Amino acid sequence: MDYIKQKLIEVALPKAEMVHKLVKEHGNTVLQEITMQQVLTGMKGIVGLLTCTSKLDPQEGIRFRGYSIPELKQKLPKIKEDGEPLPEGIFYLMLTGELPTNKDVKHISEQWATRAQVIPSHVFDVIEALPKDAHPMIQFNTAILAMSTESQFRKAYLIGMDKKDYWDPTYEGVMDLISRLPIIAAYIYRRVFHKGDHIPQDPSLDWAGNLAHMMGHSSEEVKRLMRLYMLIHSDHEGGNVSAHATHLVGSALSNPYYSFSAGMNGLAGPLHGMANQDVMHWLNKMKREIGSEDPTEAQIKAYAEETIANGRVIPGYGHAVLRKTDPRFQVQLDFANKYIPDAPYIKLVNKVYNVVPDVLLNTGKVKNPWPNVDAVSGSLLTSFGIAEYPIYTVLFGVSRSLGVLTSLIWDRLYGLPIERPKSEPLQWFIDRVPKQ
Ligand code: CMX
Repeated sequence: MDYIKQKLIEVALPKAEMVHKLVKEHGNTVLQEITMQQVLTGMKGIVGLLTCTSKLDPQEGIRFRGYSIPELKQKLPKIKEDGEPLPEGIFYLMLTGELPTNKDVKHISEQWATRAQVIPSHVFDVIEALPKDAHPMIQFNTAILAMSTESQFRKAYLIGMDKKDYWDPTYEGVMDLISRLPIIAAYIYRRVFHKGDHIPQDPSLDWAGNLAHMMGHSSEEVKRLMRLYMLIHSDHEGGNVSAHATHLVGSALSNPYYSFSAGMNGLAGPLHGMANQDVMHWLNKMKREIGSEDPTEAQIKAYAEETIANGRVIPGYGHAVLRKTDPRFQVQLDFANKYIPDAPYIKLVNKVYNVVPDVLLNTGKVKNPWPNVDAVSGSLLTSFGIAEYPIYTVLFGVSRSLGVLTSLIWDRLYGLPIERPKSEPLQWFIDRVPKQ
């Protein structure tokens, strides 16, 4: 058995026993009170999920297994000391709860490079059957579903297996799926934007470096950017739409492909992962309407106010949990300041940052007026030559696989059952209003 799997069993067994014990011996413990508002406005703040891979603090932002992004930039293995951490490392950390060694990261890189070589040809046939102008997320998700013919979980389930072993073929499916996503993403990118002129993977490269290479952007800076991008988008605890959808569908014992596909359908919504391309749409439309490549802050403020007045959202701003500037926004700005401080799009992002929070505060209803991860990611990619913004949510999805699929393995290690919250009709809520 692979040593990472062996390690996982050792780490997970006592935790699974603890979950079992908590349910059996403390099942009636009241955890929190829930208000009408929470239920009717998206269940915000209701603890309804067990997730170990990362935790989001409203003020501080995300921590992966206890480590903040600046700490991970120090502690995770890199190819070169002045470069960015390898996403293989955060996968190992989220999976096992321990910081990886260089050897662990190399082992995962090699595993993924080998597993990536066997994508069945029908997956590419299915992509080719779609019109070229079908949104890249449609193509991405269709390919993910087409790959489910390879599901090891489904095969093992049909043969018959003990519940406590569900995690094992899930792990195998997750490793296969993650390994193949960069090839799928790059294939779609080259198909849609580069006349189908595909670039084979280079098995000597790391997972994110390979993605940049196969997309045709193989400078060292873009490889570094891709490693950073894959690191910071990988997880955002369990309740966000892509994580929760993956978990929910997985709770029906759907295989990793079905489960991840559900998460990706959620990521494709404009209030979630599609916001990264909507930001570029918003910025470019603003420049066109103002008639300037370099609008003033006063012009940007007026445009933002018009967006609000028209009943639309300003993409890249606000968050359901965060109440401060997203550290994932800051770390991308730091990257831009290191490599491309004078890039016009980065200057524009900074100008927008100077005016939009006040515009949102003035609405009197936005709970978080600060930028989220999507406010800068597209401008950064564009500044490095990846300017075809419909691909951005696909890149987000490749990264998000690391967190949500690790959680799927843990769901099965913990032995979590099918998810089934209760729903009620409107009268039930009306009946609960205290009588005067
Ligand atoms: N622009 C305009 N209005 C906004 C806003 C924004 N950026 N953010 C919140 N609001 C509005 C909400 O639409 C809501 O309006 P109504 O009361 O009229 O319905 C009100 O402010 C209160 O919302 P909230 O409690 O502050 O925010 P929610 O938790 O409901 O929504 C989010 C969070 C992210 C969907 C929202 O801030 C938004 O739509 N942002 C723009 C889209 C975006 O950037 N999404 C990406 C988030 C990160 C990610 O998942 O990738």
